[in-house]
Amino acid sequence: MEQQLKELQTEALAKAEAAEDLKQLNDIRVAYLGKKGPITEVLKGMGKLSAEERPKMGALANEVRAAVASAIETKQTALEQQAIKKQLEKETIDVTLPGRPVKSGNQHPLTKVVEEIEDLFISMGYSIAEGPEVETDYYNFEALNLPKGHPARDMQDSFYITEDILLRTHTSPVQARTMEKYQGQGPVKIICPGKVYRRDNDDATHSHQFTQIEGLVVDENISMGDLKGTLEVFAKRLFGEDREIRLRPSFFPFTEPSVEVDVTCMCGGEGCRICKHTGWIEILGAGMVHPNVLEMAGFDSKKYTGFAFGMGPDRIAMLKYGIDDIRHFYTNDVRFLTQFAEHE
Ligand code: FA5
Repeated sequence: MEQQLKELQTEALAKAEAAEDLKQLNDIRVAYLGKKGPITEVLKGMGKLSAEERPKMGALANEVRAAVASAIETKQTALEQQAIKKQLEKETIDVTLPGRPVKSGNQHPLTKVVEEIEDLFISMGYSIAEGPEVETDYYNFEALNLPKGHPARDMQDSFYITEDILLRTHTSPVQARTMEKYQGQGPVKIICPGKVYRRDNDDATHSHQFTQIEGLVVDENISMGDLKGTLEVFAKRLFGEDREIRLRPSFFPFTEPSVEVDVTCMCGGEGCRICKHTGWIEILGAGMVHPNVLEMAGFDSKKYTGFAFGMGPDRIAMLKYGIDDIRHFYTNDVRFLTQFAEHE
C-alpha cells in the first residue's frame, strides 16, 4: 500500500507539472483528490492492515494528498501568471505608432461668411439683435409701412401659417422690434442675421429658405452719406480694397429714399458671366428709414433719422467663393462642404 501511495504521488505530481492549462489541471485535481480518486481507493484496503500499520498509512495518505494538492496549487499559480502575462503581451500598446487622424467637421461656408460680416460690423460698433423666424404679419409687414393689401407685399411671396402668422420673409421685422425696445431713444446701431423664407422657386440664385443680415442705425443727423460710407467700408473689407460700390434708386416701402447697392465684379469691370457682362453685382437693398416706420416704433421722426440695409449672405458667399448654384448650401454634399475646411 505504501508503494502504491508513493507511486500515485509521483504520477500525480508529474501530471500536474505537465498540465498545459487550468482546465487540465482541474481535471487532475478531481481525478486524484476527488472522493472517487485512486488515493481513496487505496485507502479502502486499510481494513486489511494491522492496527500498527493503519495510522502510518493514514498519515502517509494525508502526506500524499497534501503533496499533490500543494503541487496542483503551485502549478495553478504558475498557469494563472502565465495567462496574465500572455494577455498583457497581447494588449501591449505601441506608443510609437502614428495616431489615426480624427475626421472632424468644418464650418459651413454660409456660417463663415455670416460670422465674417458680423465681426466686421461689430468692429464698427454695431451689436447683434435677433428675432423670431415665425413672425406676425404686423412686424413682418405692417410695422414696416406695408399695410394689408399693399401691392408691395407681392415682392415677397410668403409662407403663411395662419392669417396673421407667417415665416418671416426678411430680417427687417427685427428692425421694428428693436426700435420698439429702445422706446424712442437713440442711438440704435444693430445688425440682425438670420434665416428667412419666401415662396420663391428654387434655382441657381434663389432658394425658398435663405439667410439675410439686416443693419439699422438710428440717431440724430444720420444721412445718406453715412449709409454710403458704411457700405463702402463693408464692401472693401469683405471683397477687397480695389472694389467700388454704386447706389441705384429703388423702392422699399420701409425706406425713403431706397437704393439697391452693387459692387464691382471680380472681373474688374470688364464683364463676365457672373455679372452678366455689366461689371456690377447687386449685393443688397438699403435706404433711409421711412418716417412712418420711425413713428410706428415710437421714435420722433423730426428728431431722429436712420438708415437700414438688408443683404443676402448666400449670394455674397457665392461671389466670394465663386459658387455657381445657391442650392449647394442646402443640399449639404460633404465633398462640397469639406472644401471650406480651415486648413485647406
Ligand atoms: C429685402 O428683403 C429688404 N428687407 C432689404 C432691405 C432692408 C431694404 C432694409 C431696405 C432696408 P430684397 O427682397 O431685395 O430686400 O432681399 C435682400 C437680399 O436678399 C437680396 O439682395 C438677395 O441677396 C437676397 N435674396 C432675396 N431673395 C432671395 C432668394 N430667394 N434666395 C436667396 N437670396 C435672396
